[in-house]
Amino acid sequence: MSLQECLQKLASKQDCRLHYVLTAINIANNAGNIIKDCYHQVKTVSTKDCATDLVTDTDKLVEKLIFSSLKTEFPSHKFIGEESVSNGESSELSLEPTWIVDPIDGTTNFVHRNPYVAVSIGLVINKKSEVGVVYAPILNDLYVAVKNEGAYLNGQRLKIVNPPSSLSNSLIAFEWGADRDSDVLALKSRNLLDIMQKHQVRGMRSTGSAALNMCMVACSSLDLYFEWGPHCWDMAASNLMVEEAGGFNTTTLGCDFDLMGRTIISAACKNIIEEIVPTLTQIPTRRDDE
Ligand code: LIP
Repeated sequence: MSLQECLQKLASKQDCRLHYVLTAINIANNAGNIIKDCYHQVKTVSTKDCATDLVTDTDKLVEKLIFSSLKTEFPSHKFIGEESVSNGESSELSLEPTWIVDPIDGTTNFVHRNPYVAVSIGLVINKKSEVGVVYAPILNDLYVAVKNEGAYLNGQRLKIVNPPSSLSNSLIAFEWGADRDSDVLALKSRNLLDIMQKHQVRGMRSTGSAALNMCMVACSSLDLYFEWGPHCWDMAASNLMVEEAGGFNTTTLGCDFDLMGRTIISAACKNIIEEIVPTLTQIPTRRDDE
Protein backbone atom coordinates (compact mmCIF):
# COMPACT_ATOMS: atom_id res chain seq x y z
CA MET A 1 0.00 0.00 0.00
CA SER A 2 1.26 3.49 -0.86
CA LEU A 3 0.73 6.61 1.23
CA GLN A 4 -1.89 7.72 -1.29
CA GLU A 5 -3.80 4.47 -0.76
CA CYS A 6 -3.42 4.85 3.02
CA LEU A 7 -4.92 8.35 2.86
CA GLN A 8 -7.77 7.08 0.65
CA LYS A 9 -8.44 4.34 3.20
CA LEU A 10 -8.58 6.90 6.03
CA ALA A 11 -10.98 8.99 3.92
CA SER A 12 -13.24 6.01 3.17
CA LYS A 13 -13.41 5.26 6.92
CA GLN A 14 -13.99 8.96 7.69
CA ASP A 15 -11.04 8.59 10.05
CA CYS A 16 -10.36 11.93 11.78
CA ARG A 17 -6.64 11.21 11.54
CA LEU A 18 -6.82 12.08 7.82
CA HIS A 19 -7.19 15.74 8.78
CA TYR A 20 -4.32 15.45 11.25
CA VAL A 21 -1.89 13.84 8.81
CA LEU A 22 -2.74 16.07 5.83
CA THR A 23 -2.33 19.18 8.01
CA ALA A 24 0.98 17.93 9.41
CA ILE A 25 2.34 17.14 5.94
CA ASN A 26 1.35 20.58 4.64
CA ILE A 27 2.90 22.35 7.62
CA ALA A 28 6.08 20.24 7.41
CA ASN A 29 6.48 21.14 3.75
CA ASN A 30 6.08 24.84 4.52
CA ALA A 31 8.58 24.56 7.39
CA GLY A 32 10.97 22.69 5.11
CA ASN A 33 10.86 25.48 2.55
CA ILE A 34 11.92 27.99 5.21
CA ILE A 35 14.75 25.70 6.35
CA LYS A 36 15.91 25.29 2.74
CA ASP A 37 15.80 29.06 2.15
CA CYS A 38 17.93 29.69 5.26
CA TYR A 39 20.27 26.71 4.89
CA HIS A 40 23.06 28.55 3.05
CA GLN A 41 22.44 31.88 4.75
CA VAL A 42 24.43 33.28 7.66
CA LYS A 43 22.59 32.16 10.82
CA THR A 44 21.92 34.04 14.03
CA VAL A 45 23.07 31.43 16.56
CA SER A 46 22.63 31.42 20.34
CA THR A 47 23.11 28.78 23.02
CA LYS A 48 20.79 27.14 25.57
CA ASP A 49 21.96 24.75 28.32
CA CYS A 50 25.63 24.92 27.32
CA ALA A 51 27.98 26.30 24.66
CA THR A 52 27.39 23.29 22.38
CA ASP A 53 23.56 23.35 22.71
CA LEU A 54 22.74 25.61 19.76
CA VAL A 55 19.55 27.32 18.61
CA THR A 56 19.07 29.66 15.64
CA ASP A 57 16.52 32.31 14.81
CA THR A 58 15.26 29.89 12.15
CA ASP A 59 14.47 27.24 14.82
CA LYS A 60 12.41 29.83 16.71
CA LEU A 61 10.66 31.19 13.59
CA VAL A 62 9.79 27.73 12.25
CA GLU A 63 8.37 26.54 15.58
CA LYS A 64 6.30 29.73 15.90
CA LEU A 65 4.84 29.25 12.40
CA ILE A 66 4.17 25.53 12.96
CA PHE A 67 2.29 26.16 16.20
CA SER A 68 0.40 29.12 14.72
CA SER A 69 -0.89 26.85 11.95
CA LEU A 70 -1.66 23.91 14.26
CA LYS A 71 -3.47 26.09 16.83
CA THR A 72 -5.65 27.53 14.05
CA GLU A 73 -6.64 24.04 12.87
CA PHE A 74 -6.85 22.38 16.29
CA PRO A 75 -7.49 25.04 18.97
CA SER A 76 -8.47 22.47 21.62
CA HIS A 77 -5.26 20.47 21.28
CA LYS A 78 -2.16 20.80 23.44
CA PHE A 79 1.32 21.72 22.20
CA ILE A 80 4.91 20.93 23.26
CA GLY A 81 7.81 22.40 21.29
CA GLU A 82 11.57 22.31 21.80
CA GLU A 83 11.99 26.08 21.73
CA SER A 84 8.79 26.81 23.70
CA VAL A 85 9.98 24.48 26.48
CA SER A 86 13.42 26.12 26.30
CA ASN A 87 11.60 29.42 26.95
CA GLY A 88 9.93 28.02 30.07
CA GLU A 89 6.69 26.50 28.78
CA SER A 90 5.63 23.17 30.30
CA SER A 91 6.59 19.83 28.73
CA GLU A 92 3.99 18.04 30.88
CA LEU A 93 2.24 15.45 28.68
CA SER A 94 -1.46 14.79 29.39
CA LEU A 95 -3.80 12.24 27.78
CA GLU A 96 -5.17 15.03 25.55
CA PRO A 97 -4.24 15.23 21.84
CA THR A 98 -0.81 16.89 21.93
CA TRP A 99 1.32 18.08 19.02
CA ILE A 100 5.00 17.58 19.91
CA VAL A 101 7.32 19.44 17.58
CA ASP A 102 11.03 19.84 16.87
CA PRO A 103 11.30 22.65 14.31
CA ILE A 104 14.83 21.69 13.30
CA ASP A 105 16.17 18.38 14.57
CA GLY A 106 19.89 18.60 13.87
CA THR A 107 20.31 22.27 14.65
CA THR A 108 24.10 21.99 14.84
CA ASN A 109 24.02 20.39 11.37
CA PHE A 110 21.86 23.28 10.15
CA VAL A 111 24.39 25.82 11.49
CA HIS A 112 27.24 23.97 9.75
CA ARG A 113 25.34 23.30 6.48
CA ASN A 114 25.33 19.55 7.07
CA PRO A 115 22.23 18.11 5.33
CA TYR A 116 21.01 15.88 8.20
CA VAL A 117 18.32 18.26 9.37
CA ALA A 118 14.60 17.57 9.73
CA VAL A 119 11.37 19.08 10.98
CA SER A 120 9.56 16.62 13.24
CA ILE A 121 5.81 16.86 13.92
CA GLY A 122 4.15 14.20 16.08
CA LEU A 123 0.58 13.95 17.33
CA VAL A 124 0.34 12.06 20.64
CA ILE A 125 -3.04 10.95 22.06
CA ASN A 126 -3.33 9.13 25.40
CA LYS A 127 0.49 9.42 25.54
CA LYS A 128 0.91 7.28 22.40
CA SER A 129 1.97 8.57 18.96
CA GLU A 130 -0.92 8.44 16.46
CA VAL A 131 0.52 10.47 13.56
CA GLY A 132 4.13 11.29 12.73
CA VAL A 133 5.69 13.42 10.00
CA VAL A 134 9.46 13.91 9.64
CA TYR A 135 10.60 16.01 6.69
CA ALA A 136 14.29 16.31 5.78
CA PRO A 137 14.17 19.20 3.27
CA ILE A 138 17.81 19.12 2.18
CA LEU A 139 17.75 15.34 1.63
CA ASN A 140 14.22 15.75 0.20
CA ASP A 141 12.86 12.84 2.27
CA LEU A 142 9.34 12.92 3.67
CA TYR A 143 8.54 10.27 6.28
CA VAL A 144 4.90 9.78 7.28
CA ALA A 145 3.38 7.29 9.73
CA VAL A 146 -0.16 6.70 11.00
CA LYS A 147 -0.75 4.28 13.88
CA ASN A 148 -1.73 0.81 12.55
CA GLU A 149 -1.79 2.20 8.97
CA GLY A 150 1.90 1.99 8.07
CA ALA A 151 5.00 4.11 7.65
CA TYR A 152 6.00 5.68 4.33
CA LEU A 153 9.06 7.30 2.79
CA ASN A 154 8.30 9.60 -0.15
CA GLY A 155 4.95 7.82 -0.53
CA GLN A 156 6.31 4.27 -0.52
CA ARG A 157 5.54 1.80 2.27
CA LEU A 158 8.39 1.01 4.67
CA LYS A 159 8.84 -2.57 5.83
CA ILE A 160 11.97 -3.81 7.62
CA VAL A 161 13.06 -7.03 5.88
CA ASN A 162 15.99 -9.39 6.58
CA PRO A 163 17.03 -7.83 9.88
CA PRO A 164 20.55 -8.72 11.06
CA SER A 165 21.03 -11.97 12.98
CA SER A 166 23.42 -10.27 15.42
CA LEU A 167 25.15 -6.99 16.26
CA SER A 168 28.25 -8.28 14.46
CA ASN A 169 26.23 -8.06 11.24
CA SER A 170 24.82 -4.61 12.08
CA LEU A 171 25.35 -0.95 11.20
CA ILE A 172 24.39 1.09 14.25
CA ALA A 173 24.16 4.77 15.29
CA PHE A 174 24.78 6.68 18.48
CA GLU A 175 24.68 10.37 19.42
CA TRP A 176 27.02 12.27 21.71
CA GLY A 177 24.44 14.96 22.44
CA ALA A 178 25.32 18.48 23.53
CA ASP A 179 26.66 17.66 27.03
CA ARG A 180 30.45 18.01 27.30
CA ASP A 181 30.69 17.10 31.02
CA SER A 182 33.84 14.99 31.34
CA ASP A 183 32.21 12.23 33.41
CA VAL A 184 29.36 11.92 30.90
CA LEU A 185 31.78 11.89 27.97
CA ALA A 186 33.83 9.18 29.69
CA LEU A 187 30.73 7.02 30.20
CA LYS A 188 29.62 7.50 26.57
CA SER A 189 33.13 6.68 25.32
CA ARG A 190 33.20 3.54 27.49
CA ASN A 191 29.90 2.39 26.02
CA LEU A 192 31.15 2.84 22.47
CA LEU A 193 34.41 1.01 23.18
CA ASP A 194 32.60 -1.85 24.98
CA ILE A 195 30.17 -2.29 22.08
CA MET A 196 32.88 -2.18 19.41
CA GLN A 197 35.15 -4.59 21.30
CA LYS A 198 32.49 -7.03 22.47
CA HIS A 199 30.19 -7.09 19.43
CA GLN A 200 32.48 -6.11 16.53
CA VAL A 201 29.67 -4.10 14.95
CA ARG A 202 30.27 -3.28 11.28
CA GLY A 203 30.02 0.47 11.81
CA MET A 204 28.99 3.18 14.28
CA ARG A 205 27.41 6.31 12.76
CA SER A 206 26.38 9.63 14.33
CA THR A 207 24.22 11.89 12.16
CA GLY A 208 23.30 14.55 14.75
CA SER A 209 19.56 13.94 14.43
CA ALA A 210 17.67 11.49 16.62
CA ALA A 211 14.61 11.73 14.39
CA LEU A 212 16.53 10.88 11.23
CA ASN A 213 18.42 8.06 12.98
CA MET A 214 15.08 6.48 13.90
CA CYS A 215 13.71 7.06 10.39
CA MET A 216 16.80 5.32 9.00
CA VAL A 217 16.06 2.31 11.20
CA ALA A 218 12.54 2.36 9.71
CA CYS A 219 13.90 2.34 6.14
CA SER A 220 16.59 -0.27 6.91
CA SER A 221 19.51 2.17 6.46
CA LEU A 222 20.48 1.55 10.07
CA ASP A 223 19.95 -1.61 12.13
CA LEU A 224 20.00 0.06 15.54
CA TYR A 225 20.28 3.51 17.10
CA PHE A 226 20.77 4.25 20.78
CA GLU A 227 21.22 7.40 22.86
CA TRP A 228 20.96 8.84 26.34
CA GLY A 229 19.40 12.29 26.12
CA PRO A 230 16.99 12.70 23.20
CA HIS A 231 13.85 14.65 24.07
CA CYS A 232 10.18 13.86 23.40
CA TRP A 233 10.20 16.30 20.45
CA ASP A 234 13.05 14.35 18.83
CA MET A 235 11.11 11.06 19.06
CA ALA A 236 7.35 11.84 19.00
CA ALA A 237 7.04 11.29 15.24
CA SER A 238 9.94 8.96 14.47
CA ASN A 239 9.13 6.31 17.09
CA LEU A 240 5.97 5.63 15.08
CA MET A 241 8.00 5.33 11.85
CA VAL A 242 10.05 2.54 13.46
CA GLU A 243 7.03 0.73 14.94
CA GLU A 244 4.93 0.90 11.76
CA ALA A 245 7.88 -0.34 9.68
CA GLY A 246 8.09 -3.42 11.91
CA GLY A 247 10.97 -2.28 14.14
CA PHE A 248 11.17 -1.93 17.91
CA ASN A 249 11.73 0.96 20.35
CA THR A 250 12.85 0.50 23.96
CA THR A 251 14.64 2.42 26.70
CA THR A 252 18.38 1.79 27.09
CA LEU A 253 17.40 -0.76 29.76
CA GLY A 254 15.40 -2.67 27.14
CA CYS A 255 12.10 -1.68 28.77
CA ASP A 256 8.99 -0.41 26.94
CA PHE A 257 9.55 2.79 24.95
CA ASP A 258 9.10 5.88 27.14
CA LEU A 259 8.52 9.07 25.12
CA MET A 260 9.39 11.31 28.07
CA GLY A 261 12.20 9.15 29.49
CA ARG A 262 15.07 10.54 27.38
CA THR A 263 16.73 7.21 26.56
CA ILE A 264 16.18 5.23 23.36
CA ILE A 265 17.09 2.08 21.53
CA SER A 266 15.45 1.77 18.09
CA ALA A 267 16.21 -1.42 16.20
CA ALA A 268 15.21 -3.58 13.26
CA CYS A 269 14.72 -6.63 15.51
CA LYS A 270 14.51 -7.57 19.17
CA ASN A 271 17.55 -9.88 19.26
CA ILE A 272 20.08 -7.08 18.73
CA ILE A 273 18.40 -5.06 21.50
CA GLU A 274 18.76 -8.10 23.77
CA GLU A 275 22.42 -8.33 22.73
CA ILE A 276 23.31 -4.68 23.34
CA VAL A 277 21.47 -3.97 26.62
CA PRO A 278 23.76 -6.09 28.88
CA THR A 279 26.78 -4.30 27.40
CA LEU A 280 25.52 -0.80 28.22
CA THR A 281 26.66 1.21 31.22
CA GLN A 282 23.66 3.39 32.04
CA ILE A 283 23.99 7.20 32.14
CA PRO A 284 21.70 9.24 34.41
CA THR A 285 19.20 11.34 32.43
CA ARG A 286 16.51 13.81 33.56
CA ARG A 287 13.01 13.01 32.24
CA ASP A 288 11.18 15.54 30.09
CA ASP A 289 8.24 15.49 32.52
CA GLU A 290 10.20 15.84 35.76
C1 LIP B 1 19.49 16.87 18.55
C2 LIP B 1 19.07 15.44 18.76
C3 LIP B 1 20.27 14.51 18.89
C4 LIP B 1 21.15 14.97 20.02
C5 LIP B 1 21.61 16.38 19.76
C6 LIP B 1 20.43 17.34 19.60
P1 LIP B 1 18.30 19.22 18.17
O1 LIP B 1 18.32 17.65 18.56
O2 LIP B 1 18.29 15.02 17.66
O3 LIP B 1 19.85 13.20 19.16
O4 LIP B 1 22.25 14.10 20.13
O5 LIP B 1 22.38 16.82 20.84
O6 LIP B 1 19.75 17.42 20.83
O7 LIP B 1 18.77 19.93 19.39
O8 LIP B 1 19.22 19.42 17.02
O9 LIP B 1 16.87 19.52 17.85
